[in-house]
Amino acid sequence: MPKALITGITGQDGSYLAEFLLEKGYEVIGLVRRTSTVNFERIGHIQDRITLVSGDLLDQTSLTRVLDEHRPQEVYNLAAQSFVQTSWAQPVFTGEVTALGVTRLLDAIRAVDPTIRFYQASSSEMFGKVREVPQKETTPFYPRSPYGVAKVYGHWITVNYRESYGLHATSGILFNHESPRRGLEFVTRKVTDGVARIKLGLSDTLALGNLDSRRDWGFAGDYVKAMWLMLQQDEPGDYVVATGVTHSVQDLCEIAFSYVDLDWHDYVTQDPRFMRPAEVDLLVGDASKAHRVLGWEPEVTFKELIHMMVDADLERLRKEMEQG
Ligand code: NDP
Ligand code: GDR
Repeated sequence: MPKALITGITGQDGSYLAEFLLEKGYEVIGLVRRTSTVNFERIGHIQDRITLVSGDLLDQTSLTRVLDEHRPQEVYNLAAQSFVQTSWAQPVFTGEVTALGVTRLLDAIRAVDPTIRFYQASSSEMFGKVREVPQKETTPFYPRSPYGVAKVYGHWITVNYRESYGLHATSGILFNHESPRRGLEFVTRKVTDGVARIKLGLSDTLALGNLDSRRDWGFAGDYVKAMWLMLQQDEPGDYVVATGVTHSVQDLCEIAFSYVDLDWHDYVTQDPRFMRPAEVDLLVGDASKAHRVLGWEPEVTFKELIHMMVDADLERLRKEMEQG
């Protein structure tokens, strides 16, 4: 039975990847950091089928120990301080986890077992103020936030450990991907949760930031398949994963509100608190390499994704209302 370690298993992608690997017959080990209240909502349904181990990307010793004790063949590094806005409030912490955390894990792999295959969760935020449209593996980086800068470091240290030590270290440059399990602070989920609240009479406005920025949004369930496919290749590499279609935040509002027969103009307000000191205006990816080499294709369209998220938020809130 193949064994995989997932860092960030309590997050959106970690939970989908764990489900996917279990279906493939993997033994799944998940790294979790200690918190004063348990935050296993996304993995509660599979908790008895996975092994959770204590560790932190800030703590090198914990990483070496976990690898040594569990000896996985594949490591998926999904852990990060992943919210762009917070990276301005906590730039040093973001660098410690999202940038240096990658080196800690790679170095633990090098020391314990250099045959381990490694996946790094790189990001389209590395393209930032884009140098070409659409963005592909060779597009130069121009990050626009402490988070984006930290991810550029994580990307290059992955490439460097591949070239320096011959590790099977791969960087998946994933564009935005969402789901009903997306954190409530990210714009898609904020909108679908807001729409559901308004529809159910729990709220009457939704305050957002920049409505003009454009993103290439896909479904997280599709994107974790690409992560796994990357580690099944004989050679490590870099891969852009994206839908190739871009939408504005305004389009997102239009699709989400009209799905429940509401007009977004009546509810959405703009609040400077949600504007960013430097914005990423337009992201759209060219995933031809992933299509060609991995045979990967996204299956869920943007509209289907947003409808799925609105439905899930309506159902969750209705249940909460019934329970009082
Ligand atoms: P989430 O924010 O949902 O999950 C982040 C995970 O990292 C959580 O499990 C969190 O644990 C964990 N974590 C945070 N800090 C540490 C630490 N110091 N040590 C150990 N674990 C830690 O992110 P997503 O699932 O959306 O994203 C997964 C990865 O992919 C991230 O690296 C993100 O930056 C990257 N990415 C995401 C994209 C997206 O659109 N979703 C696109 C491109 C890249 P806890 O629950 O305890 O907070
Ligand atoms: P992003 O996602 O920064 O692309 O990072 P987010 O959903 O936070 O923002 C997308 C765009 O929407 C605009 N926006 C708002 N954003 C939030 N969060 N809240 C608002 O009220 C709001 N109003 C407008 C933002 O300005 C931005 O332009 C995500 C994260 O998952 C990263 O970890 C990942 O690397 C990238 O996607 C790819």
